[in-house]
Amino acid sequence: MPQTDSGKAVVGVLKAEGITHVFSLPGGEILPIYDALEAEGIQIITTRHEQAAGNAADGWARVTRTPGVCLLPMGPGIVNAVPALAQAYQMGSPVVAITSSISHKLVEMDAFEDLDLKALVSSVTKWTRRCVFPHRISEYLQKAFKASLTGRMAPVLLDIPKDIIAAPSEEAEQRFLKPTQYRPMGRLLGDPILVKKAVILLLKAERPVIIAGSGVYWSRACKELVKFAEYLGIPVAAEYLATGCFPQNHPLSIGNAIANPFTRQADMILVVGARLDEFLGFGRDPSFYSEDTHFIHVDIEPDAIAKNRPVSVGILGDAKAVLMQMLQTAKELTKKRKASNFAKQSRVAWEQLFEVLEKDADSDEVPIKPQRLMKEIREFASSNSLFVLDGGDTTAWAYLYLRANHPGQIIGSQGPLGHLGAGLPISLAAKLARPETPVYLISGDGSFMFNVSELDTAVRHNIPVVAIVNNDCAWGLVYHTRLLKTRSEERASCGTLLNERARLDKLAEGLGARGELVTKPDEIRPALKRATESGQPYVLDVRVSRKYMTLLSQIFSTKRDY
Ligand SMILES: Cc1ncc(C[n+]2csc(CCOP(=O)(O)OP(=O)(O)O)c2C)c(N)n1
Ligand SMILES: [Mg+2]
Repeated sequence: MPQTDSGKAVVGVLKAEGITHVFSLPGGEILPIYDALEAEGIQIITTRHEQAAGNAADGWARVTRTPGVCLLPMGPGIVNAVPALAQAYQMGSPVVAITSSISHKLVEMDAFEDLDLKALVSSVTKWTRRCVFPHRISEYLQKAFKASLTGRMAPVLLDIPKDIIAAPSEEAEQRFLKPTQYRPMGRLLGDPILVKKAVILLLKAERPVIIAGSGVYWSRACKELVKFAEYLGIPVAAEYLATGCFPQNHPLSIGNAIANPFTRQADMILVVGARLDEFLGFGRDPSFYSEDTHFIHVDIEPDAIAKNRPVSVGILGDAKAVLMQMLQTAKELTKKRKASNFAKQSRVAWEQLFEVLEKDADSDEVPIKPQRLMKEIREFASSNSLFVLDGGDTTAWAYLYLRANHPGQIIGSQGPLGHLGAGLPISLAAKLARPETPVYLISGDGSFMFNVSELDTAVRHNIPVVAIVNNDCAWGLVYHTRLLKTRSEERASCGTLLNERARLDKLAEGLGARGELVTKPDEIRPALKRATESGQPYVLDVRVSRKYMTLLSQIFSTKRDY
């Protein structure tokens, strides 16, 4: 019988799943897999930290809406990747992590680099297994993909111990099935009776609003969302990855769902693919929802439905499938409706809000106003640009000033976990996935430094992302929140100010990338142009004022229990 090795078994499954890039950091035990990846033309992107490999796999998944794969070295390497798995877990991002722990015959003998892998990652993965038979590697990896992609998507981890990686197996025993042969492909439809009930409630409502969450993006339901909202003339607010699923220049768009001023007036809210989490005021913050507002909740995850707020109708199902059903039902029940006065008024109010913001950004102040920086970025960037956001205030400013008019145009790196530092690795993955698209990382200075060594990855693999650092030389959001609470500059500064002498442009140059220091507003545009046209990884260290606060600081400083 012809023999094969584990590397080929792994790569056979990756190829069948259409994987073209694997994010990794080497360890001797996984090198046989590297050989097979190379032989099959799958690109290995080696990062400088395993967390970054995990974040990049997550970034790949977020941008392509297909699984991102990371290959991690044993023990400490897996420990380093835990934050990335946690981030992906909260974001519902399909990351497939492959690891190789110590030979299983040495388990629990105090072997070097051994640890209880399952205990370590079980709360941040949906499925974690160890494959102990070489001939079952392909089967186990298929199980991993299946678990990651079925239902609410999530990271999974397959451990193939060192001795199993090293052992040959019989070629015929590795079965390289097509994904359609080992995992369900269809979409989960909603119960038609509940769908009809929901549509009738929406038709009866006077001021309905739709809140769209990341589930809409993941299930590729953006067109269906637009069609449904247009058919009934319902305004839409979006959050997280759904930003851009409903074009923000659409007359029915009422902007970001987080701290949205218009949901308070709604009498019926349809929540699709979103958790009513803290950022959505748990669905009960009186500043954003009236007590009389009714909710319809559609989600792929049973637990999310009606978790924090009772619902009139809860529909378990895939966002795209249910929105299609709802549109079909609406068409059966009524003619196309015009946008209500409420929808029009909300949009006008939103545009007025935007005008105020625009005026606020018209300033030649030095240090630069962050508002001005964000406005300059928006005006400079082409309409197909992709923005990855990282940071506290920085993320809040960017969401206020940027406009997303197509799905996936703005990728907030933190997600519901709020974990800072993933921005650079995610933007590298974004650029690899979309080489023709200009990719901008907009990051706080604090967040940027977490994974700054990945500039080296950008250089080695020639990934020309442009990193724009909104540099207030502080953990700005923490500083502002503290300032609002204590009203004391001295107390707010304690522990929150960062190194003003650190030159991020020079740091970039030191690693073989390019960089510029930007200190005046009129320098922003030419610097952006040079960075974009350079075709190289580029860091703009933009010095901004710490004076200005975002709404986020106010929310955090007045945070209360609901
Ligand atoms: C990994 C991690 N550590 C700490 C925090 C707490 N935290 C939230 S916002 C913030 C400040 C971020 O500073 P920066 O990246 O410079 O952005 P800025 O707020 O200044 O725009 C910190 C430390 C976090 N969310 N994640
Ligand atoms: Mg900062």
